[in-house]
Amino acid sequence: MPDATSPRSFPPTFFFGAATAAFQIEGAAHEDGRTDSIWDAFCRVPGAVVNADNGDVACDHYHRYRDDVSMMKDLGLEAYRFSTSWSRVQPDGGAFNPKGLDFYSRLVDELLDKGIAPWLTLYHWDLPQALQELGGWANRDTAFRFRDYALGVHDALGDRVTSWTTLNEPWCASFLSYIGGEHAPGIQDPATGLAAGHHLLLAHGLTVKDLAARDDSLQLGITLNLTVADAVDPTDAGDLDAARRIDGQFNRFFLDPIFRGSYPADVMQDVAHLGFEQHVQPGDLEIISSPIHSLGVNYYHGDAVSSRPTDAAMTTAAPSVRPKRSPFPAADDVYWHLRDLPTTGMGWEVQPEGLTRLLKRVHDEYTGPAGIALAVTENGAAYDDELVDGAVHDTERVSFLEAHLRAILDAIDDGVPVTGYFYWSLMDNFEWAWGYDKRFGIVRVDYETQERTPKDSAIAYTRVISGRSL
Ligand code: IFM
Repeated sequence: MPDATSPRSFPPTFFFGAATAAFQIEGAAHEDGRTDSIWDAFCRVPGAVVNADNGDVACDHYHRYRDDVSMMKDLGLEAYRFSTSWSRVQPDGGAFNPKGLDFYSRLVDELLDKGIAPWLTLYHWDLPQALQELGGWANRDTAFRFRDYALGVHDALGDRVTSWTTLNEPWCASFLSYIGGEHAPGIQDPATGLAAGHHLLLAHGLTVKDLAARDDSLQLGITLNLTVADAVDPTDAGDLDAARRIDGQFNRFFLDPIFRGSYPADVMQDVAHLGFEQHVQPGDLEIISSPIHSLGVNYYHGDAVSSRPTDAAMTTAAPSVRPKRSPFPAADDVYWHLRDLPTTGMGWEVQPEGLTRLLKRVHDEYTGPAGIALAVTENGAAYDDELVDGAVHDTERVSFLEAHLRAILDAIDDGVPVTGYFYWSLMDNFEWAWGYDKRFGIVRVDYETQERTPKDSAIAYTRVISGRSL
């Protein structure tokens, strides 16, 4: 083992990147044929998004993508994770829009020209509003529409893009959006959310199956927001059961069907009264478990859960995308406690060793037996950055970044094949229900002028990338 001060190297094939998503950075919401997504509509609901912010302009990346790619090159990034907007590619979920596809084609060309590997995500939450009006992800047909959309994007970009991710964080796109109601489309109904979860998984499986049949050189995968649910008191049966239920809804509800072709029995029992099984048709699980090549793991924070509220619990933390009470019906009496750890501007615990444990566990139980590798597709922190004399001295983010990169090295040392890392996010952007209030970027965005300023964390990341060690 190296001592704590000696530099540690990353494997030669490990890649360093940064991630964004279409709705969060593109803007140009009404240009070149794009129509509303569920997020455009949700932003118009009074009180849904802080300051009534919206994605109309965002980081204006649609017009500034060339400069943004040059900036990535200057930072030394080797890979860039972005998403395509379904509403731009198929306005209203209908005919394909050549102008929309052309934007992504130009972006991919620009990336390749600068030697940056494109890592494409097909769905990062911006369902066409017209499809929501037909039921959205609660409607089984949306899964088949998604597969058609994916094949159309592949027709346009498949000759140049190798890494394809079907969905980003289906937990958020189903449970947080259709049960918790905190994300678009803002529905609060447990049975609807469970149906949405299954149909998202079905969409993933249908797409993987058809893309693999078309082209065996593609690297196909999905990105999940996974968690390490620790019982506050590991000797307390109630706390252990709270941890089981959170692990069930965040992790196993998605991992088990993808890697084992079945839903976890305990979760099914927890939600039996909601009629979930009626949505799972014969053959669905076989489709959902179609082989993939890589699993994307998004990790932001630790989770200490209990069946009992406490005065030191989340009540003292900033409201967060991780709600005090879970939107999942089987976790109605789960409470998050804050441990003695630093927190980010989201009120999230900074717990890098949780990432090591998570990667190890996922490898041991799911991806290792399937013979596939892992990539950390998102990890990052929001802080209340200040611009001082043209610089942002975001020392907390530098520590966060370095600590999580070390945690990945620990997992690699432990035998987990982690292929790369994407920091979230390349630049400050639209943080969903938080609007522009939360800054996750290693590059600051001035939303008045659209000026980009690399923060100290960007400089630190560039140093790590060029030395391939830290
Ligand atoms: O900004 C989001 C991203 O869109 C999905 N994963 C979590 C990030 C931070 O909340």
